Amino acid sequence: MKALLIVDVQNDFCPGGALEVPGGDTIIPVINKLSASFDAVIQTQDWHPAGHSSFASTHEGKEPFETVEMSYGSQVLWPDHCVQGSEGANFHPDLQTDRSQLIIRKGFRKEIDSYSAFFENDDTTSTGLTGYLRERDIDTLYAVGLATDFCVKWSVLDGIKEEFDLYVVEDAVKGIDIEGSVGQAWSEMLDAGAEKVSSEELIS
Ligand code: VGL
Ligand code: ZN
Repeated sequence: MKALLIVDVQNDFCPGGALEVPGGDTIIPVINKLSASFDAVIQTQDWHPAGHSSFASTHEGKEPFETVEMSYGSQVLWPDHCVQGSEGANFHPDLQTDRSQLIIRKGFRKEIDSYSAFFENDDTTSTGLTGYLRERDIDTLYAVGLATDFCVKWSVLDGIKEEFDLYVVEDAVKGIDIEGSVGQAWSEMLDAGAEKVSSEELIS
């Protein structure tokens, strides 16, 4: 069975948000159309406590988009975003969420960031998604959402590692694009075995 995986379509990643993805909201009508056509719909929600270790403001003298070394490796620092319970952490009001059956919240541990829907950034701590998908006989995922170069990319790469078939819907993802990171993300996803599809191919 196949499922739609909607990654982080939250106010803070849309125009006007704390960590806006340029044109992030333009993919929402496409995602709404897709989710109406899937029997299984799963969402992720970036969900950080105040003072999260991925926030530049938590590290003295650091600015957003600089990197620091964490116990699990290099970590990009971000503006404060998607703080638990804040308006910025809410799903964009235009996103149709009624048909979503599971919402995975991630990044809720102060010391570890979590881009992927499957594993936190230490590459070890599981979100439980693999078990859920297996129990439901879901073997194929169609990834959409924000941001192509971070949470979408890591979800796709980890999904492939977990032996799911991964498709990325090219007109239903958008990226932050730090120094070519969107192009890089596409190469990594395709090299790992993901397939690029358009929403038109899926809905027709
Ligand atoms: C994301 C940076 C920090 C994402 C989340 O959803 O791609 N990016 N937190
Ligand atoms: Zn985050």
